[in-house]
Parts: sequence; C-alpha cells; structure tokens
Amino acid sequence: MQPAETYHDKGYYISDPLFSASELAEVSSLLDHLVARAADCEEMAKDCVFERDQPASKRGGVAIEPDSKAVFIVGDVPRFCPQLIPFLTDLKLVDLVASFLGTSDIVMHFANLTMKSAKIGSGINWHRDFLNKFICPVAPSMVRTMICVDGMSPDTGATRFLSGSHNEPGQAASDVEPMDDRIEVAACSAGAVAAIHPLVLHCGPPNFSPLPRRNIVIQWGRTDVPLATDFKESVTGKTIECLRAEVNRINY
Ligand SMILES: O=C(O)CCC(=O)C(=O)O
Repeated sequence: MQPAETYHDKGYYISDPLFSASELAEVSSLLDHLVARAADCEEMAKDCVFERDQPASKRGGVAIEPDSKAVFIVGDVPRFCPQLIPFLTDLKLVDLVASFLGTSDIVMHFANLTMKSAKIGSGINWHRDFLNKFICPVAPSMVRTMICVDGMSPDTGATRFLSGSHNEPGQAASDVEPMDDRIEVAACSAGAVAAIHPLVLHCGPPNFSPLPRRNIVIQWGRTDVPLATDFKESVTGKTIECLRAEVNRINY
C-alpha cells in the first residue's frame, strides 16, 4: 500500500526512518539546547507547557517537584530554534504531507516539541485534532506529522490510534474501551514520521521509562483552506519556500 492509502484507510501512517543518524544527532542536540533554555527564558516559557503544571493523574499519580523544569510542550519551535526549519521542511516529509492532503500547495500551521520526559512524561487522553481551538482550518483538511526523534515504544509512551475511527464520527473519545481490538500502538524507530488524520482518535500513555520521548509535531494545511482560528505561531500560513528563504536569510 502507498503511504496515502494507509493513511486514509487507518487514519494514521508510520514511515520508516526518514532522517539519517547524523541528521538525528543534529536535531537531538538542537532540542537539548532548546529544552535547556525553556525554563529560564521568560519569552520561551510563555510558549511552553511544563510537567509541573500538568495534573498528576496524567502520569499515573506520580508527583513531581513544584520547581521541576521538565517541559511537556515547547510551542513555536521554529521561532526559538530556526536551525530546525531545514528538518521540518525536509523534502521527504513534505512529499508525504502533499500525498496525504492531495496537493503540493501546502502551508505550515504550527510546530511544537511534544516531549514525554523520562520517568515523568505525561500521557495524553483520547482526542481528535479537528476541531481544535489553537490553530485550526475551517474544514478537516489538515494533517499533523510527528518527527519521532527518539522513536517510540510502548514503554516510552508511544502514541496509540483507534484505527479507522476517522470514519466513525459517532465514536466518542470518552467511550473508547481500553481493550478495543482496533487500538494500534505506533511503535517506530528513531527518525520515523507519524502522520495523524485530523479525525482519527488517538492518545498516549505516560512515559515511566528512563528514556525521553521527543516528537516534533507539525500541523500542515492546504493553501486554499483558510483558518477558523485567530491564534498564530511564527510559521502559521507560510509555504515551504517562504520558510526556507527565511532560513537562508538568517544564514547569509
Ligand atoms: O505526542 C504524541 O504522542 C501525540 C501528540 C498529539 O496527540 C497531538 O499533537 O495531537
């Protein structure tokens, strides 16, 4: 099956690794610096969600220090780390997105780091990405991709999908049975890309393992479908060409 067929059939797709070991080492080091700055940079902290602010119920009741600097989400990563943009706009990734959206006229909506820190990384409840109140198009013609920098395993809190639920509007997130045999675990190697259909139900358990699980989540949309929301990140509505040109200007 072609990636787009799997994506439309199951509501998600997991690729083989798209990034080489040296590319991943560079991304990993950029993320280490980003996360280290997050807690102490006031400007960045405004765009972050910290583990200390998440309810303990999202990590199985495990308590953490009130001054813990562990981040759950770093928002607008291209703004705080433009060196990541060449990876976020990698042609192999962009080609996949174009095949899922049925057009190469695509724009980025946002990009964040969703990090499940070692031992205390919060889980994510069952949900659909469309509708959302953050950055959302008027129709469900968007896709979220995740660059799985560390890969994902059941132990590190791999995303779980209710396969086929993008075609079942009547299936409520709150009614998913834990033993439903349509639940599939998106285990993957470091450097793989996971794509999430806007209507598929997905969730993820906490990360109690000694290893971090870092995913760069990028939401993409079609150029011809406007946003229904007002909020904007630095990349919102920008094409690949525009984003790459900005990086070239910075490097020049
Ligand atoms: O990080 C994950 O495992 C999933 C992220 C997610 O659920 C989302 O961005 O909608």
